[in-house]
Formats: sequence, C-alpha cells, structure tokens
Amino acid sequence: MQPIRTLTAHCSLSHNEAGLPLLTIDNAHARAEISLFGAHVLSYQRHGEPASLWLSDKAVLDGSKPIRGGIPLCWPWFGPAPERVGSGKPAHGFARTTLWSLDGVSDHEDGTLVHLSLGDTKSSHALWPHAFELELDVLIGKELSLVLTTRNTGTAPIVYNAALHTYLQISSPAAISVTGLGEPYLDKLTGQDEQQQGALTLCAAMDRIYRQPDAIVTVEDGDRSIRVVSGNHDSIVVWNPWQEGASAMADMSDDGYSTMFCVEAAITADAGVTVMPDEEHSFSTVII
Ligand code: TA6
Repeated sequence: MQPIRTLTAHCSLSHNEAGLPLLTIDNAHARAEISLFGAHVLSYQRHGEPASLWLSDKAVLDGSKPIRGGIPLCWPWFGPAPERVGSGKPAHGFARTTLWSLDGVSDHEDGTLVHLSLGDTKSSHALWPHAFELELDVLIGKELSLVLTTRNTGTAPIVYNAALHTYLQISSPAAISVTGLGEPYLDKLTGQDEQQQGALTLCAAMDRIYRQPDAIVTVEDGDRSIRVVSGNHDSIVVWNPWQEGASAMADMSDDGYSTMFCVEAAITADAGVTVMPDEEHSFSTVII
C-alpha cells in the first residue's frame, strides 16, 4: 500500500498494490473503503458490529476485471447489453470498470460524504455513444447511503438501465429470511414469471427480478436484521450463485456463496429510464 494522504479528519487516500486509488473512511459511526476503480464501495462496517458488505477473498483488485463483492455499479445497462446498445459489450456496462474522479469529501455530524463522478470519453463512446455525467454520492454514517445520478449532457435523449449491485454479508443461507420484495418476479434461472408466497428463504441458486418491491427490503439473519431502503428504482434483484455457480467463478471461493446474498436496487425494465438533454435521473439505496 502506497503512502496515505489525509483528505479530511475522517478520510484518507492511498493506492493499492496495483496503484489504484482507494479511499478509507473512518468516522464516529463506521469504517468503509471505496475504490475509485468503479466508484466501488468495497466495505462498510459500523463500529462494534459485523460487516454489512461481503467482499470475495478472491476479488481481483488490480483493475483487470470487475470487483466481486461490495457494491458494483451496473450502468448504463444491467446484465448482457440490450439490443439498443448492441452485442459484444461487457456485462453490466462499463461504470464498474472505469476509473472515476473524486470531486469532494466532507465530514458532517451524520457521516462522511464522498462525491465521485464519471464523464464520457472516447472509450465510453466506443461502448455507448452518448454524452453524460454520472455522479455517485456516498454517505458513510450510521447508515450507508448511495445515490447514483445520470445527467444527460448531450443533445439527444438517453436511455439507461442500472443496479446498485449490493453484496450483503450473511451468516449462512439457512439463517436468512427476506421480506419486502413484493409478489411478482421473473425467475432468471427458468425465464418464468412467478409469484412470491410469504418470506423468501435461500436454499439453492437464485437469480430473480422482483418487479413490485416495497421501498424497504428486510433481510433477517438470525438475530440480526439488515434493511435495504431504496428509492426511484423499478425493481429489486436478488442473487446467490450457490456452490456450483461459485465454483465456476475464478474470483469466488467454492464456499463464498454461503456468506453472501445480493439485494440490488435496480432499473431493469426493458424500456429503461429515458433522460432528456440537460435533465437528470437519480436512484438510491441505503443499507441500515
Ligand atoms: O444481479 C444478478 C446478476 O445479474 C446475475 O445474473 C449474475 O450473473 C451476477 O449479476 C453477477 O454478474 P457478474 O457480471 O458480476 O459476474
């Protein structure tokens, strides 16, 4: 780790072994790390409590691929690139594999606010030919709050999909019970539309898009309760690859699946969200 530069009383900047900038926030409420590669929240832990986010012990942090764990930002598409974007583009877009700018950090009573941004470049135009400004506001306090804002700085409307692909740390699949997802969902493993009955439990691979979620999704994990409060999204994605899926991933240990569960505030509708020139659209998630 290269030398640390103090940015505020509670935030410092260093570089990891690959030379990528890393923010470490340690304030009265919590400790967190944010990589500027992908504006990726790697960790968040309230003092005296277990970690809220899961980060793979095999995560690749050198910028050669997306980081497995924490909160990857899927943008401006979710999953494989849709037809309007064209084939052969990276899954989940390019925001999570691009170096972002740090625009500001400030300490407040309720936490440390980090402001990150990404603008269009020649290489972004090769993947997605639009002028944009993407902003991520992260508040590290007794809650972890993320707001992702897409601003259209061009002259034609833009359409986007996205997700705040949050990997929650859980004690074990058998211990969790999830409510607040609403009923209708698409089971991506079968391609079938289904209806949720009661609380969700986890005992096999899962990849679902809940179409009418409540604002608050609660993950009960033994005697712990994690709330994911989201706004302005159109769906919640839940994902666990289970053992077979984990084994197939080079950046996840075979048993990695047993301590993670993704609950993702997302914009997954085929139509996406249209942002007109000079306008912006935001959506958010708060981990409590
Ligand atoms: O959010 C669920 C999902 O879209 C799954 O389909 C699964 O592939 C996962 O994301 C991870 O994607 P990644 O590109 O990070 O391997």
